[in-house]
Amino acid sequence: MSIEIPTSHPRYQSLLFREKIIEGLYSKVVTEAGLFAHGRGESLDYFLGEKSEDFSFAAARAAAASLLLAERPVISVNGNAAALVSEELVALAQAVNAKLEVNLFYRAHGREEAIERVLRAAGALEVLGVGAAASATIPEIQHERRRVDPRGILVADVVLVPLEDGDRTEALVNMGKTVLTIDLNPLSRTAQKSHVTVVDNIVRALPHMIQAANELRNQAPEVIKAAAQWNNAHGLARALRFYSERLNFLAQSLEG
Ligand code: PTJ
Repeated sequence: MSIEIPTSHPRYQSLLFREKIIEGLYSKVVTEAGLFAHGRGESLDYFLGEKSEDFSFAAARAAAASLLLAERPVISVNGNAAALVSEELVALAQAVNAKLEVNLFYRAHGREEAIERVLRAAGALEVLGVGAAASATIPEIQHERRRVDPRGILVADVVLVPLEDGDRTEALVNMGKTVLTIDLNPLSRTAQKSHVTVVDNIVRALPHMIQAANELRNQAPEVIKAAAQWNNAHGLARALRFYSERLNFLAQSLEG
């Protein structure tokens, strides 16, 4: 850790995750642009109140149910996700029987391998998408995210793409896949194009998804199917309304 953060610091949790991102930068897990993405996430989480709301829990449950119903579910892992929640990504993959695939916007020498190491250290037995394994391409995308593993994202029916850029989300939707995401920004193209968007911080959303998956796993198929029903436009509208009402309330309380 670059600095020692006292546990009494009022922003201890937030600073701890910021440190994880910085450490990830030094170990090549996180790309430089990942620092900006994380900062955007930090500010949106601040506006949200840094806690999960009912719409986040409900979306996390719908996303977990969709993964459980999938025939070939895949969890796509980028640098920020690996730096923040590697253990939870592995636990979710185990809970829903999904494959983990490294998929990067900024594919640079050594990054995929660094992320693979982090996932394996967290307990992953198999990591797709590393090096020559990402030999297939998905249509419509020009950048490096188009490279996918023919055993993973290429043939997946349901893909979780947390902290994602919009291009690939659209391309995956156009390929007929069910796309799930976690994004604190309800206005991002990924949030808007996905079938289920969990508007929450990934550090809280993933534990909720794991819990929901463990609760639903042994339920009757019709219970899981009912849980997977989700109107994403309504979910995003609830999140946006929450942001706006919370900020309005805070403004009013300043005025007395
Ligand atoms: O590791 P790579 O090369 O694949 O690159 C990863 C980043 C994140 C840099 C890349 O995918 C990127 O540039 O993504 P964007 O377009 O910045 O989108 C990231 C989205 O995630 C934004 O809408 C952020 O607000 C959101 N976000 C950032 N941190 C969190 C978050 N959402 C939930 N939890 C977070 N902790």
